[in-house]
Amino acid sequence: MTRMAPRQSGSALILALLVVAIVATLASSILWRQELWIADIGMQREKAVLIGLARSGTDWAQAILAEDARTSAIDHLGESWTQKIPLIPIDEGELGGFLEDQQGRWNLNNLVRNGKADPFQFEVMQRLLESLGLSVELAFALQDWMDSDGETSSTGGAEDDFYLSLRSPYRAANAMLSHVDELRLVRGFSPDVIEKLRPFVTALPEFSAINVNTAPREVLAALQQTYSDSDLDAVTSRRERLPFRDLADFRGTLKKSSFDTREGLLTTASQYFQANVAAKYKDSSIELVCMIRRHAGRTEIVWLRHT
Ligand SMILES: [Ca+2]
Ligand SMILES: [Ca+2]
Repeated sequence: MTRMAPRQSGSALILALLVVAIVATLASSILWRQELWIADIGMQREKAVLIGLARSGTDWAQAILAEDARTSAIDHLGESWTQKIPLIPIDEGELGGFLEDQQGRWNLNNLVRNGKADPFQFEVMQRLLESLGLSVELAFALQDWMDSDGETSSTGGAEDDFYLSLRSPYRAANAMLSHVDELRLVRGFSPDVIEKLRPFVTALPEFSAINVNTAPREVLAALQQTYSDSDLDAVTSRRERLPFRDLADFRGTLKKSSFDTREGLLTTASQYFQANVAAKYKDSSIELVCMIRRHAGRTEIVWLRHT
């Protein structure tokens, strides 16, 4: 008997988990459609079926992440959950999607802790902005948006007096971001700025560490002023060959005595993932975006949005 390569067996596993999610959906299909029908009286039946199909995609994503937690203690880019699933025919419709590790990204909500800017994370954000060719003043604007006081931190910052003077006035949130798209309310964060930042940032509901196995080079570079190009080359080439099993392994690869070891800055395992699900049914299509938290092998949906 020939053994399947890990990648092939990963694909087979993902498809098997899809079948489980879909069979569960089909088994309760009549009840499921009736419930949707009752729940969404004003919604067309086609739309309701479409949303149900997309929700089976988020069940599928949760099953993949639970299975991953059962079989590995770390998260890296060679794992099954990283595979993108193209649209495949399911129950008169089509379903596909992909998962993204949110801890490979810098968490915008790390900027402010207990109502005040975190000086270390503030520098991380400024380095990230600079490397992307964006103004470092944006960090002040975001700090003011999230910090608990009403004092403008710098000329690039903005509090209520700025936002209340706009044509359509509103107040600073003085609270963490609920979603990356909330940046559009913050001074200086134009659509172009947000799109440049988007691949590298997230907005999680708690302080989060960066996963050194999945973070793009831009994010790793922003973490420490002392990282050189050769340090980053060493990290990216090593993890492609062999993912870091823990932070001691990561530090050993960098060979840095000055390496910042503060608690909670880095990790090799992730808790937050975003599922991007696309579904089609008859003439309708939908994209669902879902933030999933995985903890102690269990998964829960933090939020769910659709377009
Ligand atoms: Ca894993
Ligand atoms: Ca503020």
